[in-house]
Amino acid sequence: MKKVAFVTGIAGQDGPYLAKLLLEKDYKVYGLMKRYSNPNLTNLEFLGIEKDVELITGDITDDGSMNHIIKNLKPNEIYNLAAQSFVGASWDLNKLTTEVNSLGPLNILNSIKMHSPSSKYYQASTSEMYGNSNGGRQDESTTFKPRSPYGVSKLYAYWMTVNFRESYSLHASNGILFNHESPIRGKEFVTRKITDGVARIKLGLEDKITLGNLDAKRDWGFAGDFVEAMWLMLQQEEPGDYVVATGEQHSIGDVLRIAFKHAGIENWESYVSSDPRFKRPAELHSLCGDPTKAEKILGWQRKTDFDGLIKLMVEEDIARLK
Ligand code: NAP
Ligand code: F7E
Repeated sequence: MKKVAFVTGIAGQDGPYLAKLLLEKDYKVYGLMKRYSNPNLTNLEFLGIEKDVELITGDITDDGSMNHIIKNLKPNEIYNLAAQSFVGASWDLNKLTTEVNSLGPLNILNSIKMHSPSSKYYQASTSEMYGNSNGGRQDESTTFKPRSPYGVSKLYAYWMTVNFRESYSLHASNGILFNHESPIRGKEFVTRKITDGVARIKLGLEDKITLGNLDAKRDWGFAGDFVEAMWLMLQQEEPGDYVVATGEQHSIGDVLRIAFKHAGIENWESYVSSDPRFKRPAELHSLCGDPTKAEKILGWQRKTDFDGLIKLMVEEDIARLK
């Protein structure tokens, strides 16, 4: 019999990549979508799987909705990817961010405990939980010190996942994922904002890109590689918490330089400006993950390097706009 997976956040960036991987492994995949008057399946369509995933309307902030779905499906694996995931919006939307990112996972964990305790659970945790707690590399033992309402909300869900594991022996794991991107990344995130902007400049549709803090440094990987680590966590005998990262750090200047290079445009500095509108009340200056545990225990390895990732995104944005 096919294994059953339930994926929340199915229409975001990671949901389609994970669903594609699960379908290739012959799972029956159910995906949760909020109710929309105009549902947008573009990201599922991009990967050609919109007809292969069974979509269920629901909301992780609605405990009745989660109870009903989990009680009926009793999935082998549950991946909670749904979130208000844009850090920049989390100051103005701090209550919504908390309801979705903290109470949403709590609803799912309570449903699993009550209705399907043998389901394995994946919680989408994040490097934002570290804040500026150390200036070097972050691993599973680095202190958490979040600096955004998003980071704070995700830290609650992280500890609840650990708590349900320890209190009720659930197979519940946290993936502490560092930034990961793709051609279906939301356009407000900095990498896609840059690759979309570069494509527009290349095609003569725009003449500049306006960003916020140009000094931030991040560890950027490819979403298609990172979803494999999610799946591997739920195949382990024992649940656990894992950093998933490339271990390589880059600046926003590096993203810009490589994106403009792949578009064949010289002197990138002349096309870029900074506007305080895009700056945040509190910033994370430098993140770089240490994925040693995931590499050793899960056998996970990223396949796509930074240059290849940015090239993929620029080429796709140019092709889309042509
Ligand atoms: P994403 O593109 O923003 O996708 C999240 C999805 O969740 C969206 O489709 C969103 O729908 C949906 N959603 C929001 N509120 C919901 C609710 N109340 N009930 C049901 N669905 C809801 O994020 P992503 O990049 O795929 O990331 C997946 C997960 O990993 C998120 O939890 C994110 O916080 C976490 N994470 C991401 C990264 C990264 O670099 N991408 C790194 C670490 C952790 P709408 O857009 O329509 O609201
Ligand atoms: O910002 C700076 C910005 O919004 C990266 C989410 O997936 O990864 C993501 O969060 C950096 C920040 O991603 C602009 O200030 C400069 O320092 O692309 P971002 P993020 O905040 O790191 C983590 C791991 C998650 O969990 C989140 O869900 O770039 N930056 N200028 C800018 N950022 C944006 N968005 N726009 C700018 O114009």
